Amino acid sequence: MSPLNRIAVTSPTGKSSAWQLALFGGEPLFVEHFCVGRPNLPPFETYAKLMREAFDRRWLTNRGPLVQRFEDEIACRTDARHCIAVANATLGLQIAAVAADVRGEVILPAFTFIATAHAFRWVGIEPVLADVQYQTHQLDPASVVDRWTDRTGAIVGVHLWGETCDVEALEEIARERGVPLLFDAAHAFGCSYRSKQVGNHGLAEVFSFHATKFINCFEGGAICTNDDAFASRVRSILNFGFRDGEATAMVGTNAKMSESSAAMGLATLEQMEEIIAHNRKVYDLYSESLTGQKGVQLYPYQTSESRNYQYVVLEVNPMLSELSRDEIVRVLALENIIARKYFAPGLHRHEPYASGSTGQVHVPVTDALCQQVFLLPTGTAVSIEAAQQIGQVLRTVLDHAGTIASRLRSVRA
Ligand code: T4K
Repeated sequence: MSPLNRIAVTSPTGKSSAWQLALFGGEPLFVEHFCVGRPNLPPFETYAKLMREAFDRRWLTNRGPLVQRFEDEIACRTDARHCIAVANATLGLQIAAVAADVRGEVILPAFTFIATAHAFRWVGIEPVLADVQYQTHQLDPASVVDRWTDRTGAIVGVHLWGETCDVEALEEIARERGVPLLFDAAHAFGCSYRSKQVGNHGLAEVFSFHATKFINCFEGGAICTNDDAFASRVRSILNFGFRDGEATAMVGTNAKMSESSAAMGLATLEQMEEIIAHNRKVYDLYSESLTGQKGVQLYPYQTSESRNYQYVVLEVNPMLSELSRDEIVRVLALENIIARKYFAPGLHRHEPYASGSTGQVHVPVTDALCQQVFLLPTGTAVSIEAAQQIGQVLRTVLDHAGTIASRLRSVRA
């Protein structure tokens, strides 16, 4: 594993008293920003060695040996029959939609990253936004049924945070109505549903290997499927529509992964188990720091399934917490702990959806979660010591919520 970043800590023993907080004039806990999404970096030499091979071969893209090796690795780790590397997950979703010949509308959750909706809109398919379940944050099958029309051409489940959505219920709805089921599995590489790896459900599952994901290719993604004909269409579409030879069989695009991206992916994959173990340790430390706190809780992962723990998600219960989510995020930011309010606002509040009929949709759970959820930094850029310090600051903030709330509100007044 690459050396963890050493960030100078200005309060070496941490901050256990409210008066040490930057809000009350203390020095920020960290001298530089701790962000959500810092990449997990493999040793540079591992990446360089793979790139040396690419240089020696003078083979840089168009499904070169490194991309093939990367695809084999992903197929092996997921047990999927086909793994097709792509330039990023957004293009992967677009290609999956075209390869599945989806038309009309797709039903997908309002609580997800904007790319889930944009990918379909980009290829002329209208996203219809369904709500999610409060406990799980995942697409609510009842809301999917509620949104059904005769224009519905597919369902798109999202495995948000690397937890899995209700695959079985969505499969049943899709099967009964005869439409394809696709999964945005951008967060869920290395995760399982009922002991079967993500990559094997629905017609296809699309992973992201963006720099901010726990396995990264700088930019990258993969489409996994067990359907031979679909896989062959995907391979063709991502390469201008070429199929075995010089003539194209269909309209296509360019979504090929480069050898340099595959080298990064292969180098990071070598550390996959270590990264997950580190993420889990950081998650557990944050969890310990929240022991006994009623107003803020950690998003619970299903421990009986494999999970990658690449997101540390917290929920602020407005009925029980004296501080709002935004106030907590603000106090942490003063300590240079940059939490993220993913994925607020909900998709229905982003253009072009907000001003169209999609924006009129009633998704109360999404709206509530968008006010309550925030993410803390994790990954190998956050050392165990830093995670302990962040956890302690969070605990101090919550233990002194009343004092902090008064201070924030008096500053605002
Ligand atoms: N579906 C879902 C559910 C997704 O979450 C995503 C992507 C997709 C589909 C589409 O996958 P791709 O087409 O991207 O493969 C980031 C990522 O850009 C995006 O890939 C990701 N989800 C999303 C959750 O996060 P932003 O707008 O938050 O990125 P940004 O620039 O604010 O970066 C996040 C943090 O990471 C910053 O605090 C800084 C840090 N960072 C970022 C980069 C790129 C670094 O430290 N180093 C870096 O190189 O979207």
